[in-house]
Amino acid sequence: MKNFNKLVKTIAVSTLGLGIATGSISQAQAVSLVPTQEGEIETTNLGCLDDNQCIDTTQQEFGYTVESLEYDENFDLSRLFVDDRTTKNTYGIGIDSITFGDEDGGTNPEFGKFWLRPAAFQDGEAVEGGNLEVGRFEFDFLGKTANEVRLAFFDVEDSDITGIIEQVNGNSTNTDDFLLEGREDGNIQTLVLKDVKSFVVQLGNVHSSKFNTGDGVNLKVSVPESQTSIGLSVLGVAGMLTLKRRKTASQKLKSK
Ligand SMILES: [Ca+2]
Ligand SMILES: [Ca+2]
Ligand SMILES: [Ca+2]
Ligand SMILES: [Ca+2]
Repeated sequence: MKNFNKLVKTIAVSTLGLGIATGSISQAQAVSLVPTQEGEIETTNLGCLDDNQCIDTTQQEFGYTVESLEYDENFDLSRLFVDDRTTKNTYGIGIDSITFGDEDGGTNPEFGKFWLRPAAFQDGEAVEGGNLEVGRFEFDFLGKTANEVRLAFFDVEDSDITGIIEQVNGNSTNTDDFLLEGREDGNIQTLVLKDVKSFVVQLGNVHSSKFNTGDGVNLKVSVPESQTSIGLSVLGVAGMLTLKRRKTASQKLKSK
């Protein structure tokens, strides 16, 4: 019993120090799965154009893999990048090389934000030098089930093409509802999936009726913080705080 009291004391002291930090973390609520570093996502089937700018997403706190899937028989598999428009980037050399400037022909997110940016390929060449943001990808959480996945889509201008094609273990209702409608330039739309192990997402459209270059779309993926180890440690601390409060309450009762 003595040891238990000592333990409670220690926990009480350590929670005091964490109080401020946990307050600010719980306000964040969602944790982005987009790496905060520019580079190419190392897809399971294409690897990277440049080994020095290659991001292994299985090493992230909430690890996952990405596979590039066919979306049109006349196009090759797309590559996927993490891009912040503030900086210019070049990936690879020769005909399949890619250059991202700070101003795209039509898909321009806010400066300083990281987005997943697909790049379409055709006949072995990057379409528009990598500036046609179209692709289909399967995200797999490596056996984990995310109780919620929040997807943000940037710049969907053609209707009923971009969205979720399929999901595994999902409890979300009718997937017909998971194709987005076309809206104004620069719009951001979100979809929420429940209890997901993996999902397939279509980004953009090569056969756009609005633009002869196609409709480019970027993506952000996030999960609730409770799904990550940061979130779990916050939950643990919250549990201890409750324990301490209960104890204090019962002590007060006794002294009356
Ligand atoms: Ca950039
Ligand atoms: Ca646009
Ligand atoms: Ca573009
Ligand atoms: Ca677009």
